[in-house]
Amino acid sequence: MPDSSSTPAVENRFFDRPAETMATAELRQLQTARLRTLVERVAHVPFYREKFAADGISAAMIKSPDDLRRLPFTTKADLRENYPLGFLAVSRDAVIRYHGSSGTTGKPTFVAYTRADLDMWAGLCARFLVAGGLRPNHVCQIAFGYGLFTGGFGLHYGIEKVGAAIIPAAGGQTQRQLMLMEDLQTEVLICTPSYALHLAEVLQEGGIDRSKLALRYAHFGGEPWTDDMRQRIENDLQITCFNNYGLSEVIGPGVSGECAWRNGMHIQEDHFMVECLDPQTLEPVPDGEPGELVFTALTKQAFPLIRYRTRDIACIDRTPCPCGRTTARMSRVTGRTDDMLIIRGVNVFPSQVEEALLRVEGTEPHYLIEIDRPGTLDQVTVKVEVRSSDLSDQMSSMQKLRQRIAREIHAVTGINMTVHLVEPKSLERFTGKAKRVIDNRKL
Ligand code: DLL
Repeated sequence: MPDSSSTPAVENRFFDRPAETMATAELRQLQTARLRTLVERVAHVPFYREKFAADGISAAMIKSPDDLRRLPFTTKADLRENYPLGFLAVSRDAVIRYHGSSGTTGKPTFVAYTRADLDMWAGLCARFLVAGGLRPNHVCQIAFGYGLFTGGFGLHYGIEKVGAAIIPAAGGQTQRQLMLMEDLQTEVLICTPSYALHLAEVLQEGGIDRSKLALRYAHFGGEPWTDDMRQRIENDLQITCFNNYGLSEVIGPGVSGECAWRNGMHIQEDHFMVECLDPQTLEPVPDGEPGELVFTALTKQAFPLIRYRTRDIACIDRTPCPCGRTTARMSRVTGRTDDMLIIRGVNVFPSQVEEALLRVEGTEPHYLIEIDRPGTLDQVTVKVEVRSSDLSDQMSSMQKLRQRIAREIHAVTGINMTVHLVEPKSLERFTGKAKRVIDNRKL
């Protein structure tokens, strides 16, 4: 069933009505001015300085938002090459927060925020939260990790901006989450959609009386999900769910989110310019057709990226929305152009598993990652070939090897994966691109 709704799920309200309903001409003018300043501001970041010099780019040549297309792209690989903070556009003294997300190596990609950045970020989260029913008298439970991941802190400060009450439960400890929900009468749940499914399952299994809970709304993000999943969670938990999207390199949550009509996520275009491009040709695709989303952070001070290639595939819709917001909307993310997996909300690259295996004597870098969602939580099994000389009949040494591999994988990815040791040369060999992942989840 498509994500579209002809009736509002909540009353239509705004956190920042002028910004959210700006006329297109005014928005374009604002974007032009902000883009020009951005080009000036990043001109001393070595990566952009060199690219601008090579392409003859100056702030003065930005005359309209369309001039964005003259600017260079930024990729995750560029961030890695300039690790850890090569893209910092302010002095380190001005930074008051760092976050990060996983990369293809064991090291995360860091991002940084000034005080003004954090204030702006909180305001952007407040926008989608209010659009999706959050009111100052609500009690919200955040079941996202608080840490380098942007989900916990991002939503936390957004809720504070709105003036609602926060239970910073953080991730995991499902029984405790349910206890908090019941005892503190949580009305709004904030987490990944897969964790909400798990909560619903534990709630049912534990025989907890739903009528003792005050839960009404939820804001989910951080990983892909479907409209079928929305319906299932809404039925199981008897709540109304909203989708929100973001990525740490651009800011974290707050890049876009659904309004009461839930017909796509409104992109906060006064702060982020969006392009939807064919990932091969890098030419724009027509509205309504899937392409790679590319964002430019217009107003961030500490870590503003130009034309950041997200690798996320989605469609853009610029048709008017009944809510009155004038911004473009993005569809759900339907895929990625790279091999990044999101497992229980954590970004994982197959190459990270490979890196972990290479650290363990006695294994071959021939492996297969299988992901399932038997109930509501993702489960990952890694099949690993053992080196023939290390094949041991002794159960105990095989057991030790398995544990060692699992520990290394956990150290690199932060995820517990089940390890199965398999005979040498038993996994399929590939002449072309190796297929290292079988994802059986029906997302
Ligand atoms: O996941 C930021 C976030 C936290 C957004 C909480 C919303 C709520 P990263 O860890 O950098 O940041 O991962 C970013 O997650 O490129 C998408 O592939 C995926 N993603 C995030 N939100 C959604 C969503 C945060 N609503 C990556 N639907 C992005 C589908 C999503 N995918």
